Amino acid sequence: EAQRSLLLSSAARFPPPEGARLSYGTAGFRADASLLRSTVFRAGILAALRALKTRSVIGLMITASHNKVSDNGVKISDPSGEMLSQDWEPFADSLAAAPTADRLLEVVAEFAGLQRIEFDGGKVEVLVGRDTRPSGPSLLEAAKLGIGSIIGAVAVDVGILTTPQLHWMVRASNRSTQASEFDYLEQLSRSFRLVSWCLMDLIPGGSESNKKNDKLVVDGANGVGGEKLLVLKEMLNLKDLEIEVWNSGREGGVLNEGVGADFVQKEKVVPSGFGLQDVGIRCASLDGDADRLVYFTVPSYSNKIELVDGDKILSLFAVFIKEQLSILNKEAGASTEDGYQPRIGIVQTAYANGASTDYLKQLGLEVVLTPTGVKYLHHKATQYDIGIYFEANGHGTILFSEPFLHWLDAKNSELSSVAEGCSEQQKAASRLLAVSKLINPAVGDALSGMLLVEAILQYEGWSIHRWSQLYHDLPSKQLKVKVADRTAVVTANAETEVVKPPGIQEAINAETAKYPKGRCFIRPSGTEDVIRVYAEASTQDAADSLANSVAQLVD
Ligand code: NG1
Ligand code: ZN
Repeated sequence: EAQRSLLLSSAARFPPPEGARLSYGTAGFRADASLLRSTVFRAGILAALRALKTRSVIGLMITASHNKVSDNGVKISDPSGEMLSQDWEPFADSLAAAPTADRLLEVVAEFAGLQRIEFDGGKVEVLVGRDTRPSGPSLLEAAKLGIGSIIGAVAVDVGILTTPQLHWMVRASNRSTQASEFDYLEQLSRSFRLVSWCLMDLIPGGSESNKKNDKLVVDGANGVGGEKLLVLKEMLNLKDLEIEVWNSGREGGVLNEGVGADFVQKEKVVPSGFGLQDVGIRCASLDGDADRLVYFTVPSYSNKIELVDGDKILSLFAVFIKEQLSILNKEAGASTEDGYQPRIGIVQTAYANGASTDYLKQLGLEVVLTPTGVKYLHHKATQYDIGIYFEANGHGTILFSEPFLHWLDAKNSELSSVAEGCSEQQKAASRLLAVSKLINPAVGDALSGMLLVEAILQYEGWSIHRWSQLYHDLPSKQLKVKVADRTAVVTANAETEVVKPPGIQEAINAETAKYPKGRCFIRPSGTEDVIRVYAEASTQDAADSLANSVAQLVD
């Protein structure tokens, strides 16, 4: 009864916006910030119920990532740091859609009954983070009230964070007591030092010669990532690598405007603040909440960048891990009587450049496609001993299975006890263990991903150009088409085929067949009210033209 009246009275303060129907899409709820107070309040209720149900710490992140500064959004992190379990999404939608406080109460009561959620006064926590958007503080208040309207749930304001920081903190809170933002930064800098040590000092043939004064310039998208990187840089105190941060937000630029990983990857243009002074230097770009990372170089002759996207980061990681595993296996000889063969899985979406998929398959790796959305990629990657997933836009990470890590650990100690000095095999085991500590296991993380890229480039002795030449991207083009109802398009086979409306796929096939190396697909966006078109072909003109003609089919 106390629960009913508490919920009713707070819900009355957050009527849903008129005429807008929000749904929990690929990345939570997203909209113009002025429409979101009610939705974020309700997402607070959702997070609180999830915490009661799982009896664990849950996260709520207020961000609209790479979208414009006037937008905002909200997404929930599960106890493991993964995205909210998909079977709760329909509940999120009905909560957001409930037209009145009474109806909201009914939706909650019904769902709580179904899920056997007990309001027994046991205390659970929801960590609430936000990015640097000006609408953040007001939405934070809404979230806190939502969480507070469920008896037993407590909102903990963890301040301005990157999305991956919040996911990491949620995961860490449920596993240990060291779960603060400081612990995150400590873990990153400590494990980067470990990785550098393992990769440099344990380099094949071991030498100092790979160390040279090296520079990286980072575009912080005028968002939270740039600021956190500046803090991390202080903690890292690097000697062999100079990191410069532009667009950190401290200089007053607008979030994601002409800057950031999304802009750089989609427009392939030099971001604001970068120019001739950066020609030939390794550059990287984060998105507005720092869960995406791409690299690029600035050419001297035009404002079109040379892009090194998520597919190439994935390829770099894959090459490195495969190398280490083959060292482990080769040298193993008699000693792998345990016969354990770790399975590597590479997970991509249909947006992965076709050249990357070919390259990875040529390396003999198992490559699978999932629909767009981190939750699908992440889930697939958990099915391997080493699952490496990336979206072309730069969101991705590496997942190591618990059994594999145990095996590595055991291998490592076994080898150190038998070998005189340090064998190649043991070095490989140490390197992989170090990598597993650096990379964020919860979600794609631009900061930890960047440190790993830097360490591997040093280890391989590669410039960004050498890295970029692993394969050559096929020219591609992305378009979006505004439609009355994007849900009219239904796809199958990891979004590579349209099943509804009938006839469209045949028309796409007929267009695509006209272009050498042509590949094209359409899908409804999960975050915007549009149909996206992607086309690839052997020349840029051909890719553009294929995308345009297919866009006309959709219109
Ligand atoms: P949608 O709007 O569903 O295409 C976009 C990105 C996804 C993912 C989400 C979440 C593209 C083509 N799509 O999803 O990869 O990052 O946003 O941020 O980049
Ligand atoms: Zn993002």
